[in-house]
Amino acid sequence: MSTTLNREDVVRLCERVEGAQTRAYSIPKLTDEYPEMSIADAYLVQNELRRRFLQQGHRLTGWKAGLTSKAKMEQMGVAVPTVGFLTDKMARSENTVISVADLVHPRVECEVAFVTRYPLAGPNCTAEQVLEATDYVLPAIEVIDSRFHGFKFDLASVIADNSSSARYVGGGRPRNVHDIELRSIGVVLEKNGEIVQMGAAAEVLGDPAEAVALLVNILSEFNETLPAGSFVMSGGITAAVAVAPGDNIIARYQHLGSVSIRFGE
Ligand code: OOG
Ligand code: MG
Repeated sequence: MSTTLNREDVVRLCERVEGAQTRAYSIPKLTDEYPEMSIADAYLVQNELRRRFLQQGHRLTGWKAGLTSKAKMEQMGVAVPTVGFLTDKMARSENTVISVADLVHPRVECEVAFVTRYPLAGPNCTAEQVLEATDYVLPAIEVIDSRFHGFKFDLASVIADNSSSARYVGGGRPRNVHDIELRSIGVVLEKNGEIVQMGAAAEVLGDPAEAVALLVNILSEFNETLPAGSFVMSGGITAAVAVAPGDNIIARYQHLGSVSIRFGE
């Protein structure tokens, strides 16, 4: 991967993203000022953001793949999958109220999450290796929140913004991957009692385990591996849905139970 940004630019852009994330305001997409920014540049910014958060005492809990379904790619106008890191500060428990005061314009997504028992490393990581290394799968709701004006971005900008990561909630019923067929898991997403999205996990690269393999291979491009005990989200199955204070969200998964959260001021 080739880069165009020097170290000073990386730090500058990272500080810009960090400010928008921690104080919840939107900014112009980074490519307005740096049109030459490459994917490799964008991961330098994301990696710098991870370094800073860890230095501030946040704990890395896992990773997420993004833009792994057609519904998501079409909704965002970006057709290349990305990864983002997850920390303990982003984790929330099911059946709790998530405040939107510290978010810009949150949206929810339903995803299949994996918890690993063994480490995984790329390149050439396969879905079979992912299944072998998986302790269990569980249903998740991801709350994404782009820090860019109007939730509009391009590939480099969204990667630098940690792939819009904001909050995540695992729940439902954890299952052994060998007891269920991941591809055919259906999900229904309800907002305030009404069905707003539905789909099957096969929407995610044919099989969500493929998305985790892809994630591990992307990590290897910047010399990272996926440690045992990681929480990994495989990407939104359907388009994301905007939420506001007062909204009740339930994602009902076939075989995996359901995950509920509420949004408040
Ligand atoms: C980028 C993050 C995408 C997913 O599951 O596809 C993502 C975005 O849509 O803002 O988390
Ligand atoms: Mg997601």
